[in-house]
Amino acid sequence: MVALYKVPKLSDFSPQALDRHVAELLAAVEAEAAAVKTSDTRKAFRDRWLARKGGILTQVNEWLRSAPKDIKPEVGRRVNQLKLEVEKRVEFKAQQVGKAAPESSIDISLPGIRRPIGAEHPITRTMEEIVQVFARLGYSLVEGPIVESDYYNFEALNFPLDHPARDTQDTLFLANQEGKPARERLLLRTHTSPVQIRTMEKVGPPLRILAAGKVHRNDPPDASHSPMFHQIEGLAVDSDITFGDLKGTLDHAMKALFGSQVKTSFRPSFFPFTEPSAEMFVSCFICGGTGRRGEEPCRPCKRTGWIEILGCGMVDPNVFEFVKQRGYDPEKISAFAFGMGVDRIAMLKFGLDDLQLFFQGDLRFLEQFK
Ligand code: 2NM
Repeated sequence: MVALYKVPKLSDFSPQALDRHVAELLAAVEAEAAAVKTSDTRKAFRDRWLARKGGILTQVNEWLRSAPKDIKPEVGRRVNQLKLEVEKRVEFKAQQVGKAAPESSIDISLPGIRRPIGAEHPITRTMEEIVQVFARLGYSLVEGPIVESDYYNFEALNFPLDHPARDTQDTLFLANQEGKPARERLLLRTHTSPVQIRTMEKVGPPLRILAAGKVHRNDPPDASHSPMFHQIEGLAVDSDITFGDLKGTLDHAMKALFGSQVKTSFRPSFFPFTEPSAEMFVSCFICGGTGRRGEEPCRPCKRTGWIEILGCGMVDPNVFEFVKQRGYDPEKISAFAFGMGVDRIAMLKFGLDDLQLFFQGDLRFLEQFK
């Protein structure tokens, strides 16, 4: 039990006496603070020292009133200092004990907050792996906006105005743009090719670049479709790039990605921005190209022994017309380009049959990639 402090009446106002009274009062507030353990006693403690009516600090004003006139300033200075000190101690105690909620004080015996270690998403991992293969061949990674204009997404890539890809069936346009000219209308990019155009506007030939990132199409989600997916596109421009360069580059890249045993096969196709165009297949790295796994048919290649991986071709001279000012004269340079779906490649690499697993955020799935 702490002996309760009482404010003395002062008769001796010498500096020594004042020092002693101040020290006694501070010692008292310290001792009483140390005895406060609960929020109930904290309130009583606070009232005893700080209450306007009859609190100890209010009583200390009597020291000032009773002081001889010539030393009032000195006593006033000390009283003010003292008040600050006492308030500081009462406040500190209040925080320690916790004003309304005593449970907010820290219990160091409780277990800590667990911060689970994450894993790189399988799509990011696959994207990074593909980028690395081409980085070793001297390709630079470039980025661009996901909300694009019709001009960069279609017009500069030689898509005719009535091309079905420009239909809202396939492309997600931003709303309320009817007042704008067609080429200025904004949309979610449907491929990463606009990044290639934007880069050619900034950097002259020769060029070796990769554009990688999210793209959107108005496809309802199912096991093999998603309205958002990921693409990697490559572009190599120089004074005499040939289809042979395209085949050699992509054959090397597929061996680096899927193993040196895979073969590549190119079959004619069509894209608005390339001529000629091709689809590239790799021999099935699941069944080794046989189309069978023991007695069972091989599913990923649908028994064909080949898996379609990407589209490619020689960049159409019409595309270069849009960047001719920057030195891309189709009479002097040529280029190959290719584009692949990262999500589908990740599915093949990890042996998955449902694309939606990538986007559902289910920890039971994601934790397998740690
Ligand atoms: C593909 C297939 C073929 C392509 C073309 C261009 C550009 F900008 F140079 F014209 N970038 N990407 C391209 C060519 C993309 O994806 C299946």
